[in-house]
Amino acid sequence: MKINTNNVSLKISAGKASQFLRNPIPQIAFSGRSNVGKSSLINTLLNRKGLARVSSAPGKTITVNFYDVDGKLFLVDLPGYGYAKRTAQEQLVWSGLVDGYFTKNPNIDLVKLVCQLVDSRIGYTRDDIDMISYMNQTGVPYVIIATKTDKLNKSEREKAVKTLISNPVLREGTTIILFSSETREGKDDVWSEIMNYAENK
Ligand SMILES: Nc1nc2c(ncn2[C@@H]2O[C@H](COP(=O)(O)OP(=O)(O)O)[C@@H](O)[C@H]2O)c(=O)[nH]1
Ligand SMILES: [Mg+2]
Repeated sequence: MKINTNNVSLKISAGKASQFLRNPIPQIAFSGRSNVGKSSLINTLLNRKGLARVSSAPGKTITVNFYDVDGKLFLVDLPGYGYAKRTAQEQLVWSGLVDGYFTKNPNIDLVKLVCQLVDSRIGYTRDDIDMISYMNQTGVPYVIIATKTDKLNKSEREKAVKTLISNPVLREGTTIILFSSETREGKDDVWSEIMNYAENK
């Protein structure tokens, strides 16, 4: 598939499952805790500075954002979790939407891959483990993207990779990609995973 990654637009910020798009093109979803670097990753992948909002006050809006890439695939930004200031009501909205994405999505067969972001300096949080366990149950394919690697020195990098790869929650054979939106390390690797899965019928 030839794809123009500069031809992108935000199609919808869906606040409820009934708004999820039904176009018959592959969907690649992005999941992770608030502040892990999800918006920055999407901006880096799409060569944009401000397409996905990079926020210093994360977690405010609870929506599923569908970015159309060249009319050929959707990058789907799932709402972040672990945002401490959320009320119980907002937390319910969060779980309803994310669960809805996997269980009420009319195009679930087109969700080819979830990019699960984990902060390389922190490793898996309790919520990350819960999310990965949930994906194991749904059977959706996923890769782990370790973010903010520019903040690590060489020995910290090695340690981070070992910690991330050895956690028994991971489905066997799970790929881990080191990524930084500062240095763009890993950008090509993320794209090649996306295209591999997107083309997988
Ligand atoms: N050093 C560094 N900072 C990053 C990186 N990615 C994101 N950030 C910063 O982390 C914060 C949260 O990023 P954002 O993309 O909004 O995270 P989101 O809440 O997961 O969408 C912002 O201050 C970003 O500038 C990275 O690769 N390296
Ligand atoms: Mg964001």
